[in-house]
Amino acid sequence: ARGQHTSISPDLAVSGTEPDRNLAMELVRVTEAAAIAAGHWVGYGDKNTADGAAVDAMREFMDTVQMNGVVVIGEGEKDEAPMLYNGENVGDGTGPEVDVAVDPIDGTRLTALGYNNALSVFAVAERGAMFDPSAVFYMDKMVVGPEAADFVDLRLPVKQNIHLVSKALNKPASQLNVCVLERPRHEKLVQEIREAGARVKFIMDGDVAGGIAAARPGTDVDMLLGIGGTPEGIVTACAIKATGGIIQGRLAPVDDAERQRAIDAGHDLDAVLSTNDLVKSDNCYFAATGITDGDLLRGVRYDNDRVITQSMVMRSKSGTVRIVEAEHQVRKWRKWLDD
Ligand code: VTB
Ligand code: MG
Ligand code: MG
Repeated sequence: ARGQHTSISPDLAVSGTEPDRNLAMELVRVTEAAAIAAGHWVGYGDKNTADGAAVDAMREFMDTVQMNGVVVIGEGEKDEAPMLYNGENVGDGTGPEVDVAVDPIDGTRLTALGYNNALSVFAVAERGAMFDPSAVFYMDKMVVGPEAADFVDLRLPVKQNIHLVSKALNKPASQLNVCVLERPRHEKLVQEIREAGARVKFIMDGDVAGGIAAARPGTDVDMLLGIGGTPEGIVTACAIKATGGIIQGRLAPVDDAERQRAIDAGHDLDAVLSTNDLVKSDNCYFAATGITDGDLLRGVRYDNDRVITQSMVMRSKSGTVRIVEAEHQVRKWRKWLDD
């Protein structure tokens, strides 16, 4: 067992309140478990059962991680989906005090329907670092990679931001792919993107994967725009801390009641929230495992007696991004894979 005082090197001991570098590799076990559980339900048309399985697996594995975590981003309220509850204590209770953001499945519909880009994600940052998303379900978002990060501004017209990204990436607008959630609310946005000469790459769900793809090189997505879940915005920010790039967000209440609730909670609805506003800490950890195939990761695959997963793990402090391919023995996962 890896106890508090058993480490031979004091540097490696998990003590005090600083999340340790090893946490990153621990977290990937959690998203692997959730993805394997969710993977069992891919294509069966039942998103709540898939989500429930992923939540259960995540909860079980999370509690083996050496951390004293509180769920800040549980996700699921908006969709009345199975979820981890805000304020829920997670981890084994020892080790660093952290905020936890989870999305056992981002893209439950994608999972249920066998579409691309469903992910299981998990992020951790120092206690108190994460923005509280509970006042407003939706956020207007813009994500770009490191090259364009210093130029864009959510307050500018879409056309101008696209022009700025085009300049920063040194390619014509016609070579820019802008990822947008396919929703009626984005009709005008889509028109503006196309009028600026760029292309729209619609996603059905899963703007966490879309946002990370926009911030990562070599993905065919240059930018993400549009309104998606606020929790997903914070999860995306955790990933972006390590990949580089930026997210900018503005809370987007759907009606006057939500607007008032946000104002009462002390939010400035005109404020543009930066990556650092969404996650204050520079010591944050992010893990994601593919459920279905996607731009970032392969989905859960089966090969006789093995389940194969692909994940990404990152730590912002070092900026390391690791892609982890894992083979799991089906027999050890019976609980999640039977019936
Ligand atoms: C996005 C997407 C999610 O919610 O945040 C989206 O990433 C936004 O809300 O996968 P609507 O679906 O209501 O437009 C999800 O689709 C579901 O949480
Ligand atoms: Mg979800
Ligand atoms: Mg989600």
